[in-house]
Order: sequence, then structure tokens, then C-alpha cells
Amino acid sequence: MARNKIALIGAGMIGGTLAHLAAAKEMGDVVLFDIAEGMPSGKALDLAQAAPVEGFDAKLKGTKDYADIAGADVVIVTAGVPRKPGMSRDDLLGINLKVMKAVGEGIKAHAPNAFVICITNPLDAMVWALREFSGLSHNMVVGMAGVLDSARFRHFLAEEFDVSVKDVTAFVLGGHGDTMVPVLEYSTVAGIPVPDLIKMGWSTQEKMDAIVARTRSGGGEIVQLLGNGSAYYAPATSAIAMAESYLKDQKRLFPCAAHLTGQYGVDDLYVGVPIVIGAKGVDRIVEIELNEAAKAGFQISVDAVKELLVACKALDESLA
Ligand code: A3D
Repeated sequence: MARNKIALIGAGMIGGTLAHLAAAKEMGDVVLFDIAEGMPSGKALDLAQAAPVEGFDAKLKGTKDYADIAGADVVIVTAGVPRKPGMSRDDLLGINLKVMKAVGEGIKAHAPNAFVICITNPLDAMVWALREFSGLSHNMVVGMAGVLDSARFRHFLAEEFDVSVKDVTAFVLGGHGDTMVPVLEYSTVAGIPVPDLIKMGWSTQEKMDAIVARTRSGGGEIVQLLGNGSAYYAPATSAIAMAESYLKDQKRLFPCAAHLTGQYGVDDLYVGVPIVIGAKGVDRIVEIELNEAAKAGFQISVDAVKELLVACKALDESLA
């Protein structure tokens, strides 16, 4: 049986971390594609030389040629530019839309059967555009944001409750950005919902509000601290969990940017909702009953994504 093949489009900070994780977990052979001269091959060689020490079998290749991604089972896209301090994710729209066009066409020509995970920002608009340019079916193209946003939420909750992160589940809906909607009612410690924990005196509503606010601006906090570029360890590990669920048909339930066709009252838009990822790609979109506050927050988030799509369509006529 042939090994799986993982193609990483963009070999920058997240791309390199993805390559390390995919190879170390022996998820398959890894191709690092980038427009930068030499850099993807340098990273591939460096990682291949880590293999004897860590003890993993995976072939790694760096390339500038889309032909090398042929037959990829999974493609993870980070190509583009990240934020600098003071920039919003939406400031990246013009540059990264052009990148999505080139990447979408490359995937269409060489890896049309792959499960595609987009990470490039502004996420909800870029995954929509990437799907349009690649022409793949909607169930095979998703965006990574919710897994990361809920991981940030889980980390802050675990710290506040002084419990293992393993026992904290958290739920985040909506677009990736300041309008994301962390939902306390569906966030738990080993099944005990956060509102019950507040009643039990484990924390206060004020502290939870502060955690929600910190989760929403979690990416920006890291951009400020790094001074150059944005988060990459947690974004990479989040996308790897999604890729594994597809390759191993695990049917894990993750919040992801998925294409909605009427669910949650939204049509033809990619926005963060709970989905099940298995061998079919998006196996199911999970529609849950939201309380009024979450519904209102979700609608604000949907409107923000719609606005970005209008801007995308104005920038590229082929999308209109
Ligand atoms: P960076 O280290 O700059 O890597 C991006 C790479 O893309 C660079 O090596 C570029 O050379 C390459 N590139 C540019 N244009 C092309 C092209 N046309 N084809 C192929 N490669 C190209 O950035 P990064 O890895 O830190 O971040 C990558 C993207 O992920 C950015 O858009 C970030 O904003 C985004 N990001 C998203 C999240 C989410 O949760 C959604 C989190 C963190 C970062």
C-alpha cells in the first residue's frame, strides 16, 4: 500500500511546522511547495535530517513546481502573507486573494482528489475563494480556524479552573476574527457546562467575559508579542488534527469553516460551524440550537464574512 501524500502550499512558519508534525507522526510523505527560491528544499532537507534522530519514516521534498503535488491526499494551504502588528486579518485580502487564485489553479490541475484545508487569512473569505478557483466539491474544501480558536479558549479556561486542558472542551462558532462567538453553554470541564461551574463558585461571569474577549483577540495578542509574523505552532497542530481525521476516517467533530447551504439560515458562505470530518471530507454539518445571544453574535459574524466576500468579488471579476 502506498503511503499517503501531504502537500503543503506555503512553506513559511506554519508550513514548516506542518511538515515537521506530519512527518514526525508518519502521516505520509510530505511535499513543501513555495514560490521562494531554495527555502522549501532547505526546510525539507533539514527535516529529513531530523528523521534519523526522531525515528520517523517519511520522504520530504521541497519544490517550486506544482507537478510535485500530484496525487496528494491532503493539501494544506498557508501561502500568502501573515499580519504585522497593527494590521487586521482583512488588510491581507488583496494580496492573498491573488495567491488563492494561483494555488486553486495548481490544486485543480494536479491534486483534484485531495482534501484541502485552507489556513490563509482572512480565512472565511480565502477558503471560499480557494474553493471557487480550485473547482473541487464543497465537502473537500474546509478552513481551519475554529479548532485553533477553541484551543485558545480551552487553554484560558483550563488555566482559570486549574484543571487539565485534556478535560476542557470548548465551543467557538462564526467567522475567524474579532466577531467569533465562543459559546459558554457548550463549553465544559469533563461534561460540566461552564455556567454550572460559575454557579459552583469555580469562577465568575466577569472572568468568563474577560476570557471570551481574550480568545477573540488571541491571534492579535501573539502578533503583538512576536513583533513579526503571526502564530504558527497552534495553527499548524490544529490543521494536522483535521487532516488526521480525514486520513483515518476518525469522524471527529470540529468547529471549521464549512460551506453552508441553508444551515443556520446561511446560504453559499463559508463560516465556522461544527462539522464531522471523515473519509468523505465534510461528513456532516452539525446544526445545534443556539440561544438568543449566540444567534445574534453568529449573525454579526456572518455579516462580516459577507462583507469580505463582496470585497473579494469586486477585486476579482471571475468570482462575481
Ligand atoms: P509565512 O511564514 O509568511 O509563510 C507564508 C509563505 O507563503 C511564505 O513562505 C511565502 O513565500 C509563501 N507564498 C506567498 N505567495 C505564494 C504563492 N503564490 N504560492 C506559494 N507560496 C506562496 O506566514 P505564516 O506561515 O505564518 O502564515 C500563513 C498564513 O496563515 C497567513 O495568511 C496568516 O495570516 C494565516 N494564519 C491563519 C490562522 C488561522 O487561524 C486561520 C492562524 C495563523 C496564521
